Amino acid sequence: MILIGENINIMSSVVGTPLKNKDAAAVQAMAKEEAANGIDILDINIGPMRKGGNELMAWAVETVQSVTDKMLSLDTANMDAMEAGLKASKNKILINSVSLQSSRIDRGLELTQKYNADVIGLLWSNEGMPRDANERALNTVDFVYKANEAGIPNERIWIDPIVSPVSVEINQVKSCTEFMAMLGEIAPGCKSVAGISNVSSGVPAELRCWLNRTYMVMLMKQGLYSGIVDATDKDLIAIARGQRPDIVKLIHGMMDGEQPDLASLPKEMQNYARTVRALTGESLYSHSWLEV
Ligand code: THG
Repeated sequence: MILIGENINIMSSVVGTPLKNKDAAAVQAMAKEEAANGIDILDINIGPMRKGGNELMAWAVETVQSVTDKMLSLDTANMDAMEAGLKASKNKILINSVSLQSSRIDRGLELTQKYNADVIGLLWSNEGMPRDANERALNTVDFVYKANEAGIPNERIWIDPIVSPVSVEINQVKSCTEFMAMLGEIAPGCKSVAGISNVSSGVPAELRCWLNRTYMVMLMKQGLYSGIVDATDKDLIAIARGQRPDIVKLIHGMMDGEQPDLASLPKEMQNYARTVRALTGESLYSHSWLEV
């Protein structure tokens, strides 16, 4: 699986301020850490950033590319800043992201074509967030049609179902899993991408990794091509790289209906088993889900 590191982010407590202030050392240190941990693509997220967005994105691209040759994905709603980043880059870029909203899609697809980029198709439309797997499927068909019309082949389209927090919307978490299993038939040749850490948003920081790792493994069973992940979670990366087949076997087995005897499992595996139950809706989510 392709791993996209989410840590170079304007909201981050570690590099948010350095990124805003164009403090190269801290941003480069994070880029090197992500690369050293085995991340494939580094996301640079400057948020909506109206004023100064162009300069900041171009600076961030050059600053990161001076320490690593990894592919970059650029995350901003400001399409002028996106273009500044595309111009500044030495390598092919993944545009993160273009939604189906009529105010967004034309410019986003135009930039994708002009710079021969790959594009994340975010399934948010004029009607807002898709409500279930079927609306995600309809939005996918719309997005792929428009992208193809703009000259972009399926191989350059990465479909993002928009992952929701489990603490808010278990039905949306289930819909994303369900949709991911359908995507191969709906849009052959397209790639997929999911913001894994979204699932644990609002959860106490020290507990988030259980939800992130488990949800990633669940989506892997449905063929997930890539995940936007916390690049400092080495255990998550080890799981994605096939170094923890025991965990994958437990989670995939439970998705196929196996009911492991929790008492016989070590605490780590119990945590994963309880987390599967929370993410499939089999048990009700609360912040004490690992204890009950
Ligand atoms: N799809 C696409 N792009 C995305 C998302 C997605 N980009 C943004 C987001 N979702 C993925 N990136 C993050 C980055 C950080 C966090 C979650 C997802 C995060 N940060 C900590 C927090 O909010 O508590 C703060 C980190 C810190 O303080 O250092 O959780 O779905 N295409």
